[in-house]
Amino acid sequence: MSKKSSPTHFNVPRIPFEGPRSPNPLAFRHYDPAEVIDGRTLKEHMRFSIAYWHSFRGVGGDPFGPGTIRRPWEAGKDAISVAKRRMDAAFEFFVKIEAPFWCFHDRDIAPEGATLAESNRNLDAVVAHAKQLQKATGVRLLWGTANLFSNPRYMCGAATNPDAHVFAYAAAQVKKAMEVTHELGGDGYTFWGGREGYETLLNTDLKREQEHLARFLHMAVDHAKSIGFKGQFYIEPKPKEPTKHQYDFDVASGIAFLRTFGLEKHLKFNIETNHATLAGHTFQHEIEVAASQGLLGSIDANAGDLLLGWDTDQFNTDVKELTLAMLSILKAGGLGKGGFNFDAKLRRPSIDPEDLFYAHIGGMDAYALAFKTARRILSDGHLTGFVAERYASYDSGLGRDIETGKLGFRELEKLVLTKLGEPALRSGRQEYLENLLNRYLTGG
Ligand code: XUL
Ligand code: CO
Repeated sequence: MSKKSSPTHFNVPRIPFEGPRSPNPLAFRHYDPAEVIDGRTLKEHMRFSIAYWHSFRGVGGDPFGPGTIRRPWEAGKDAISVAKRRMDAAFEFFVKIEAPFWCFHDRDIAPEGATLAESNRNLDAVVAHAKQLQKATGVRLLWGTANLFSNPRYMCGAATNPDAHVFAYAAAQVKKAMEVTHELGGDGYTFWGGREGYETLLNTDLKREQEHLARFLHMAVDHAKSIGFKGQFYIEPKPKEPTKHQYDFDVASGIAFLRTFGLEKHLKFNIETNHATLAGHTFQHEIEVAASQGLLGSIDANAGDLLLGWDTDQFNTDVKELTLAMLSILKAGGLGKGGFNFDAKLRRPSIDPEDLFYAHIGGMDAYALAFKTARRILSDGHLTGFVAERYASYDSGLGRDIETGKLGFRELEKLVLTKLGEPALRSGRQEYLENLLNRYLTGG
């Protein structure tokens, strides 16, 4: 993609929008990046992002066998030139798939060296290349992050490691990852605590580990201030995998953690669909819990397989699930500096570069359709009107006095004994509402 090296890495043209009836498998049906809605293009509304680690470092390996995916651009005289060539291919893909953003871990884009100093030099070389590519294409960085889970030094955690030396190393690594995120104009920075949890309480001081994690995040907040980084910080809850128990289990436990340690003004949630379902919640539930506290930040867009108990990171084409999620996101006022980052990977036998296109076209179309359907549901107002009406008894009189703290147990007892008596029962109308939702989903 860069001026000098303009070989085409993908034998696929820029993906056109052709509308819902197009038979072309390499066209968008619902995501028209140029469509203007409420003064903004769909591209600006959706803020789609490509996850470098899955789409450009994933090779399809699993615990039973090595990778299956071999990319033609994985060639060069040394690790840095391979990294740059790979990045050229990635930016060609970002442009052709009409994604305005990308996300990376430090170690995805540049090889780790023998020392921290060497790793930092490698990172600087590749970040300089990324900066040129961003400038040439207009693609921007949604968020950066550090890989604090692959290297053996982090086998017992990074910020929650029992060894202060490892904590120090992780701090140094994150400092640099924040600085390169800032250098690339990132809109955010994500903390996913890959191994911030435990395997057994027999060897773990849980209280101390949580305090260390909070200390680490406060250091990050301080460093952001000192370098002038204004991007949004996110934590990304996940209940398990790789550790048996992760400290930021789900959004609710994440809120408790942030509030306990005075971090709630500095971080929001990056909610991942497959992490929600691993925690025994729906995607929409996690979004609603975060939004209820003003802490909804960004989305890692993927899906799990409900028949499996692990993080399969699949592309999500379930329009019903996404429409419900979109309803909650739009009601909350959108994602602000966040976006929809495809933290999703190809299945092991999907080995061709074209498969990357099919996967993202499916995910982007499903999200765009969900966005449009959710907007229709909200503007019709039947569903929101139903919910508002269901709680209307709290809008005045008795309910208002309960909400505003005017009444206590004594007064309420007196009211029931003397005036109110037995409440009348009302249907929750679940089946009626499910049918209503299906009407919207089928174009009605
Ligand atoms: C792992 C996961 C990560 C984070 C970034 O389950 O979701 O890729 O999104 O570290
Ligand atoms: Co993720």
